[in-house]
Amino acid sequence: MHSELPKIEACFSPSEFHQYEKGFELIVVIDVLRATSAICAAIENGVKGIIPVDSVEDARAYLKKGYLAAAEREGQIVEGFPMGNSPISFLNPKLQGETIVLTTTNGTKAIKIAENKETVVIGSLNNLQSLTEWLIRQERNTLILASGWKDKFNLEDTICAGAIIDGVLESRKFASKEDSSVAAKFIYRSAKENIFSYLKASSHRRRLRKLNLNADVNFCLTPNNLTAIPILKDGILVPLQEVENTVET
Ligand code: 3SL
Repeated sequence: MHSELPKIEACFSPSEFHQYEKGFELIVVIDVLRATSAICAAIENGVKGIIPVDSVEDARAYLKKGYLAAAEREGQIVEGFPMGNSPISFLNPKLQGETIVLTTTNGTKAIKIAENKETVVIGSLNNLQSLTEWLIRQERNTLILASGWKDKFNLEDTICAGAIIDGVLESRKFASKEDSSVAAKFIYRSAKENIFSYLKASSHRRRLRKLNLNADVNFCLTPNNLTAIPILKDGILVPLQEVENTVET
């Protein structure tokens, strides 16, 4: 009976995407620390759009053409760029109405891998509730793509994937069959009372702590402090309402 329900599954790394993607046209890309949290913050703040690009060279080319461009590698702002990947910096009111080009170590790479799918939306712990409610309404096969770290599994994206899966499955309108999804759900359940301390030992949190980015980490690990759902439209991440309003008219 479950086979008739739409599926919600987790893929732990961009390197495994090809093994999971068949049959999924709705992809949720997550990179909790920090790319997708930053993108959600930007769109909630009123940034007009984010153009994700793969390489620093591509971002630099946009910069030369006069675009506002942000670039992060190894957790740091790339030399020559005015911004990196800090979600707090994307909350600056001066960015409202701007279109920003963005490249990051893992997050934008994952978005680019998924970009040919029908629907690509951006998830984080920050927009967990609004995203989960929206996914339930779609009733479509949904694949959550974790950005991981350089193609490796990471804990924070897995917890977020598990939180989305747990919430969506509660609706009883979906089913999961992959072990990755079951593992994500159980890891989330064991972490949910204190995600912050659960992640204390995680590799990326250690990396960001060394860079003095604790305020960013606090922001990224706070569930439901945002409601925006960024969606990819013609290669640009825009607010979901922009696409839904176009469909309705
Ligand atoms: O990998 C990414 O896309 C980044 O979010 C990494 S960092 O948090 O800026 O270090």
